[in-house]
Amino acid sequence: MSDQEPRLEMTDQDRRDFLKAMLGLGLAGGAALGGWGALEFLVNKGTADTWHKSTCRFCGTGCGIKVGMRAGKITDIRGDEDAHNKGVICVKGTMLRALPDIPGRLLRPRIRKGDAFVDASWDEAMGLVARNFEEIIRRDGPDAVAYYGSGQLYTEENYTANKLFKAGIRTNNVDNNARLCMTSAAFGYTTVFGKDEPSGSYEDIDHADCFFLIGSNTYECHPPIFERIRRRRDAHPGTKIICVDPRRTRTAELSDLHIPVIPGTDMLLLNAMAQVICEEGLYDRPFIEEHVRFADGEKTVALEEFRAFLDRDYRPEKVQERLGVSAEMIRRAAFLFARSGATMTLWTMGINQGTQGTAQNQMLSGLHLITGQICRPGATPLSLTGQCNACGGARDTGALAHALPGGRSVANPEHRREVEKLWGVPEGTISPNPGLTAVDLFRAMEGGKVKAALIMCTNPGQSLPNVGRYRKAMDKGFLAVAEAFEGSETARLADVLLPAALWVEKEGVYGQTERRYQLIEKLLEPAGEARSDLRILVDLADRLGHGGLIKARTPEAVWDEWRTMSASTKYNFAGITYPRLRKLHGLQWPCPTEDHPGTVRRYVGGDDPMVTPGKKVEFYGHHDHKAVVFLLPYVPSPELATPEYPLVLTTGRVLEMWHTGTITRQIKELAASAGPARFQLNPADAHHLGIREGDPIEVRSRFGAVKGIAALSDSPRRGVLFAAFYDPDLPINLVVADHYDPTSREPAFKVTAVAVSKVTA
Ligand SMILES: Nc1nc2c(c(=O)[nH]1)N[C@H]1C(S)=C(S)[C@@H](COP(=O)(O)OP(=O)(O)OC[C@H]3O[C@@H](n4cnc5c(=O)[nH]c(N)nc54)[C@H](O)[C@@H]3O)O[C@H]1N2
Ligand SMILES: Nc1nc2c(c(=O)[nH]1)N[C@H]1C(S)=C(S)[C@@H](COP(=O)(O)OP(=O)(O)OC[C@H]3O[C@@H](n4cnc5c(=O)[nH]c(N)nc54)[C@H](O)[C@@H]3O)O[C@H]1N2
Ligand code: SF4
Ligand SMILES: [Mo]
Repeated sequence: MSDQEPRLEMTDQDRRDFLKAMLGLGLAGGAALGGWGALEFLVNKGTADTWHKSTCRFCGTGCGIKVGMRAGKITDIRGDEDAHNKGVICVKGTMLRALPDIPGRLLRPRIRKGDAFVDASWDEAMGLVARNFEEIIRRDGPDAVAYYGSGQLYTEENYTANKLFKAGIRTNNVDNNARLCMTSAAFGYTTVFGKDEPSGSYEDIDHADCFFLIGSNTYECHPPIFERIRRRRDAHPGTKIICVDPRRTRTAELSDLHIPVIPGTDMLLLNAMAQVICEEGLYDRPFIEEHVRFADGEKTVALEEFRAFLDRDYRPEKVQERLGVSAEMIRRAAFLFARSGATMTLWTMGINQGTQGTAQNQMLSGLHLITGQICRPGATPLSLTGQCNACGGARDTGALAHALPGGRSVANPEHRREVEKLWGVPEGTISPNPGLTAVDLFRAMEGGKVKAALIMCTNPGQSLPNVGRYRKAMDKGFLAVAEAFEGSETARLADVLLPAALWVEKEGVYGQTERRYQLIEKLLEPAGEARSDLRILVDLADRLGHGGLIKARTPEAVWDEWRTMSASTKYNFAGITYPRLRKLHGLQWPCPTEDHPGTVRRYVGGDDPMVTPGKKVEFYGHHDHKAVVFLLPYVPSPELATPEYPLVLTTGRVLEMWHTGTITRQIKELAASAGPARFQLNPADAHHLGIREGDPIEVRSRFGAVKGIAALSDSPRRGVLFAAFYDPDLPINLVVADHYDPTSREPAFKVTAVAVSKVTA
């Protein structure tokens, strides 16, 4: 691929001024310029001799990009017009062009000596990791070690780690940062439809009349998706966007109806909407009769019982006060949702990261099922993925403590036997006990039960809730950390630091929101002595004597093993090969054969090859081919406001910064545009507390306290305080509660009761 494209030249200073100016206007992001393309054009520079098809390494939107190169270096990044994002990318994707040169890369292995690190050879570093693992396993058994990976690793990497730990070392202590992010969605889909991963696609955006955005700041976190939604509304007036968020985000400002719920109370809203839908006869009886089963826990119940359950406790008038929005607003949302030609729900962390994260996911699908707003163009519940490969790498490969590849579970003896056969290991190899999930894993380290962990491509020293507690826990155990950058909060706690190649310094497959697998080809040599995470895992396997199990040693060989294995599951993507992915802008599974074009709408006859021929819709994940609507009572969060902790802290992201900021804080344009993190506080609350713009304040919870600067803003509703978690100088996770959803075990990062006070000198 090679073509020279005309460009507008800009100096670095111009770009910074531009980004700053946008921030000053409150327009960070550039959508206000009429499209993300405009921003991309303005901030791009450089010329390229060759252009290479790739995928952005950041978020689960999974944007197709073109990487421009000259003289063996990346000089430019553009959105790919031929990919699903139609050329639109955000400022993080654009700035990927800086990635290979940004300062702070970890360039060679390091070993801790007292309080300092010394450089080491790969052989010394890996030898030390292997010796520690071996010794601990021999002395304390396999469950004394663990792997904690990431939805940003390639599919081949998480697949290999999962196999090495579950079938080689024989522990199910394999978890992922996706536990902090997507497991509520995964449990939601799995319990409702029998299989994880959504039925719909981004393409549905072009057909929907009503968008229900709940717990998602789409504008900042999935910008091209929000742009596509806006284009749909522009082209199709009458299309409504509803945004449910305790903050008036840019997403909320650009919506038609903003529902500012009190954090942690969404279950009340969803049940009340269902109550209105039933009472007003807005449900789809024929669809329900053919495709839906109602259940109260395990027990099947009738539609009438579901209605009685809702009538009893969830009339809008009865929930409005606890929810913090009027009954009238709830009714309006219910009518818009049920009566539109096609409703599409998009959600992310405001829903997943709650103590009712799974129930909220179940009920969102439930609203679509009772109204028949599903399996038609534009009508679908689509959970937006957070990380670039949380779907492909963490969920689909089953690299989670409770899971096995292809939608199987550790607790199911049949599933274990199937996987043992496929992996060619003796029956009984895989332990029947689910492993430790993220928070519990670090608690076990605290208690000394887990003594060593391999941490790859994630920064739990900053991203875990109640992180003060878990930093101490990490300090106790033996920690091998594979990292691309030095100086992360986790790297500081490591015993061995393994320099990792990242993104186009290696090759592999990402799987994003819409079941689309895309290949990232290698374009650069790794920085310094860095190695791919796959190579690190293969090396560890050899040193631990599991080389015979881990026979696939190149990304393509691992992928071929995994896709062949998928043929025996309903995920079947045996037809997605590297040669196809090199040519195409990804393929959506199911995709059973090499001539299959992929599946846009799952469970829909004529599109999804897993549906019995002749059926229009078939929820084949469950034995009775029905999807389940659960009766789900609202359970209040343990972190609602109290007299002692009268405000609720919620946390999240800003457009320019990626998570813990290890990468984006090093990119000067992005750092300048985002600035240091602040506490966002409603002026009314501030007034009440005697706090003014710029004042130093202390935020204290039952878990910890942090000092920072107050920024007054109308965005958070009264009673709500917001902080982003990208800035180690505002280590907000010291304050964030570590309660988790009992089913998904995903932490409730969005709800912590806090007290706020002005810091006086
Ligand atoms: N710019 C940027 N984009 C990203 C990322 C990033 O780091 N930076 N990370 C990626 C990842 S991994 C993820 S998981 C996604 C996250 O994407 P989002 O979930 O969209 O982002 P967040 O800011 O975590 O939270 C979204 C919104 O939830 C709201 N919220 C808080 N509590 C509640 C509640 O109780 N109910 C409701 N309804 N809403 C609530 C917050 O006010 C916030 O605006 O973003 C992905 N994209
Ligand atoms: N308060 C609060 N906390 C949260 C959340 C929230 O909403 N609020 N959200 C949670 C969610 S949804 C998520 S997804 C997590 C994210 O939390 P983390 O996964 O901890 O955050 P990242 O900054 O993405 O960490 C990835 C690390 O991997 C390194 N890295 C990059 N590429 C590679 C590579 O190829 N190989 C290796 N080995 N290393 C690499 C990066 O330098 C970085 O340090 O945060 C969670 N924490
Ligand atoms: S939206 Fe996500 S995938 Fe697309 S360019 Fe931005 S960060 Fe990358
Ligand atoms: Mo995430």
